[in-house]
Amino acid sequence: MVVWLEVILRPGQSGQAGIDCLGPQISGVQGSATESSVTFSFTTDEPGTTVVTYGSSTPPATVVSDDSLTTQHTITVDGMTPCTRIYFHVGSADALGNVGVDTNGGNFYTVETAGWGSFLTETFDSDPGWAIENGGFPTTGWAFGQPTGQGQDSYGAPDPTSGSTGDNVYGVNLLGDAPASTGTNELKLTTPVIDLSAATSARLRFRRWLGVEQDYYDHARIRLSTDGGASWQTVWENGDDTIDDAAWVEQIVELPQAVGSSEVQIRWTYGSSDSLWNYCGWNIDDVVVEGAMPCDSIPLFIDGFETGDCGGWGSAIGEN
Ligand SMILES: [Ca+2]
Ligand SMILES: [Ca+2]
Ligand SMILES: [Ca+2]
Repeated sequence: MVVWLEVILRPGQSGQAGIDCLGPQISGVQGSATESSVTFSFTTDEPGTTVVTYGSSTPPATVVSDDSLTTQHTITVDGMTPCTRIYFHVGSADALGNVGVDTNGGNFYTVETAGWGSFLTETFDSDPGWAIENGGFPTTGWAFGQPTGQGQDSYGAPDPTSGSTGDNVYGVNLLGDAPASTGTNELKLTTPVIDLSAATSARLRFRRWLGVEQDYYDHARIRLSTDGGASWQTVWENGDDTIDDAAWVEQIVELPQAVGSSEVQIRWTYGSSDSLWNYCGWNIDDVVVEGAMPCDSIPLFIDGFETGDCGGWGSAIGEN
């Protein structure tokens, strides 16, 4: 009798009462993926739990679930390997415990994670010959080579004495502090054109040893061009706190604006600067432009990993 009472009093039920012994009807099953995550989604005709069983082989065996009752079901799983086919089926249980499942007729649903790789990798073990524009500061501007650990006035940490890896960096004045009184003259270091036409996400990742006074006085920026240098937008700049790196740090800059462009260039700038308080300026090393892309774009990779083994790339996913 208790069961009958519960059924009759269920909210939204009208007309003649009866026992609900059907599980939720499932429709709209979908899987969507990045290089490192898969989002499973489906809808049901009545509120139910969310159960997804997935795996890289059949039958899938890893279960993720959410006990809250809903008709719009979504679960995201992180930590996936790039270029991997994921098989899955879904299920849902209503408030009375009746279960609906959808295995795609026993064939399972599939979704494939994207590839992940590098579009540009420079270790600076040798000089890649990037473009330098130093305006009126040819001897104290950008140069390639081994920094010398000098800082010519009393403010901030000195330059490093080597790269983050290896001897060399691109740095602003390898013999000491960045120049004073550059006016509006920006000292520029610019990458060659990088092809991101296959990318579905993009970011710049590099090692930095930077000293620059707060932006009321001195300026350090990273700029992006997606038209081969015709126009530039700022994607990072120093703020109202002085930056005084005394060790190598990793900097990551997301570049969503660069996705799909075949004419990407990245530029590091120093200046304008005022006449006082000169810090060591930029030192950069181990520059990588990386992102997600379709797995069939593998031959485009230029980082020496063209083996087709996407798993070998790892996935240093993170935000900064
Ligand atoms: Ca290096
Ligand atoms: Ca200054
Ligand atoms: Ca310097």
